[in-house]
Amino acid sequence: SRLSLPFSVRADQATNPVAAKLLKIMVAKQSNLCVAADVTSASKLIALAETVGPYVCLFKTHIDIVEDFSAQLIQQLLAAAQKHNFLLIEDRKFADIGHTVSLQYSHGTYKICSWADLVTVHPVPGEGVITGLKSAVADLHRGCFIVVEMSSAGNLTTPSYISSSMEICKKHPDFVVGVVCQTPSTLNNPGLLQLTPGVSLDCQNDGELGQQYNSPEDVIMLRGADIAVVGRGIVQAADPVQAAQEYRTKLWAAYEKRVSS
Ligand code: 5BU
Repeated sequence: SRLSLPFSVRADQATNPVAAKLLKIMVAKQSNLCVAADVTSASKLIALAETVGPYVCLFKTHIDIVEDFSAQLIQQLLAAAQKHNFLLIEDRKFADIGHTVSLQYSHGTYKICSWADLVTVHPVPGEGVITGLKSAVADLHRGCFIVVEMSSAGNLTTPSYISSSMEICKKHPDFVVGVVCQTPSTLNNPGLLQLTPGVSLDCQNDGELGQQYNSPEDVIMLRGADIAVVGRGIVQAADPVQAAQEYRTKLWAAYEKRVSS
């Protein structure tokens, strides 16, 4: 299955050029770490990209929380991505009808499609959300992760929702690069990736805000993650660079253990 195959082999089986590129970056950098850069100023966002960039395969933004957004910020992010060899994912969680998401993806303040290699999508509207996003892309060097299951307490992503969402995923292998979930996904295509947030070495949860955490080892070994998303565990650490190095080492060791067992 996907879980026992090395990323190098899976890169050749990707049906999407972005998935292939991401898998190759993971192999080259020995990193299956995605940092969730949840900071509210452009200077903090760029500082993070420049400092933790060498240790991540993927840099995840919520671009709408940046108070001083500008086109220059995007140019700096793209330069950092190029320099440190990582991809950009905007965690927009598109969740509307196809026509609306095509506009949200390519227009407005952020013009996400023009810079983000990847985006996240809620499949709740049905397949049209994917065809809508696809319609906004000229060539297909863009892709999306479908959010099939959330990390938060009391989430509404039931087993039947997860399996219906997986069907949508399988229908668009040219644009979908994988799923975001918490339990080993039934991805039968080794060219697709599982992205898993809710990862921390120190915390179980964030109190009343609903986040639930698992250890790096558990998300890779037990929960089927290919790439783990770490936000506050790195961003709010006393030394974010040292934290990024530690998460990267632990996550990669867990992956190596998984493929060798
Ligand atoms: P944290 O600081 O490690 O808790 O940040 C987790 C990030 O992952 C944050 O940007 C969330 O928006 C994102 N996330 C999540 O936590 N859980 C989910 O199910 C999904 C995204 Br989908």
